[in-house]
Amino acid sequence: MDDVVRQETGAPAPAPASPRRRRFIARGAAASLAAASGAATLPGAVQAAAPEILPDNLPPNVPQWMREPGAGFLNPPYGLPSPFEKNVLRKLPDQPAAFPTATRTPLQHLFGSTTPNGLFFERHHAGVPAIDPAQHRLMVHGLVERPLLLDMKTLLRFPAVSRSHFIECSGNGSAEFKAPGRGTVQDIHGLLSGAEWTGVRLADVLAEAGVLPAARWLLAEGADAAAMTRSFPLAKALDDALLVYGQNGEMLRPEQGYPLRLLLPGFEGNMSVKWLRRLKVGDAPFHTREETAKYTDLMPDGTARQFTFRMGVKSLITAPSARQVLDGHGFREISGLAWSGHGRITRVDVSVDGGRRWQAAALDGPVQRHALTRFRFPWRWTGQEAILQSRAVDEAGNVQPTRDALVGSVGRNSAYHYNAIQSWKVAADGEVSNVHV
Ligand SMILES: Nc1nc2c(c(=O)[nH]1)N[C@H]1C(S)=C(S)[C@@H](COP(=O)(O)O)O[C@H]1N2
Ligand SMILES: [Mo]
Repeated sequence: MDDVVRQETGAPAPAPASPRRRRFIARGAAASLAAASGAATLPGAVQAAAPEILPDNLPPNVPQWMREPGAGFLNPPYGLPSPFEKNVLRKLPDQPAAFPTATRTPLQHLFGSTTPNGLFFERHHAGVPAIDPAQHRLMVHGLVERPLLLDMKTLLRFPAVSRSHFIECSGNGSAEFKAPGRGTVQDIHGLLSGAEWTGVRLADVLAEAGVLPAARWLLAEGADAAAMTRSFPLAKALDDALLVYGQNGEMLRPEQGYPLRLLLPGFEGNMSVKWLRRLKVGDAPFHTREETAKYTDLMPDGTARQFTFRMGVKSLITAPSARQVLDGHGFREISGLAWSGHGRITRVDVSVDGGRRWQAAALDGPVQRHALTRFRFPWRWTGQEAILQSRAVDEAGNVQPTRDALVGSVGRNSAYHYNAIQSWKVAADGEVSNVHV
């Protein structure tokens, strides 16, 4: 994978081997000689993975890793990816910041439509609180008959549901309003992840509290130092909102809101309040800082749109994508992700000629509401320059806009809700780059 990453980051070739690295190579070489002569191999040899040892491990030879038993169980007790995948990581933005605010998911390295928990993007307004679940409570109050103070044990006794949903930061891709970003798809669109969440229907908890007739809105508050607060309509709470504690089969990760998170499927990421400690029921929105000073969309006429909850229909080709280099002509599958805050994805079309001709891609099923959907399209690269694009359609009939159409309708001032068609240019030498067409 080293070469791939070097291509992606545009980083220069590695500096001459450090003394430590040289020792590894020496050991690797020694090990390969030892293996060839049938002698016992060095346990550290595998770490070297230096090209020097490869030929001996290829057929018809018996590879080194078949010559002695492998590592034992519980090594480590919580499993980790292969050390050869060490470059598949979340990533901070390239520009150093005094207070980094987010890490991004390596979309170009992932398969299917589930983001592994260790690679789920992170966006924290004031870091990750270390919450003891035994000391965590959810307060439900305001326009209710019976205010509640729920501990985690009680919440875990409610009937549970598991559902796949994406979370996308409303700021995802917003630098594209201005100029084409020069990084990878991770750098450009990596504030997006998807998981199977497990938790309690908010409607069930509200039924327990008894919502009063005047109720129309709720306020959610997080237990982090930012005390993140947002208002959302009661209709959403009763429709499909969840209080989740599970993420891809295990408890939430601390960075995703352990031990309890509000999940508002399809709504902009900031509304899925992490470390949820309080829900207040009211008759009107609460107009917190996060929905007045922040998370409003500045329009060309100087007005701002407030409460733009739903994420627009969007798709991206993740393979191939920016900073990769196609390693040969012939068949390859184009694949990517589509999602919408307005329901299911019903169709994704792919163009390989900059939008002149479109053809339907295949969708991996089952296609779920407000969930990442993987699409696939067979392609034969002849070595000519190509512009790859994908265009998603959702069940409400929304069609992903071109960049010109999006900028034409909302201008370039907004820092949120960028969902335009993404174009990747494949140059004749196979290099893929981000372009605005
Ligand atoms: N309590 C709390 N909830 C929060 C945030 C936060 O800083 N504090 N960040 C929000 C933002 S802006 C986004 S995009 C999502 C990100 O979720 P993730 O970190 O699980 O990817 O969480 C939202 N919920
Ligand atoms: Mo966000």
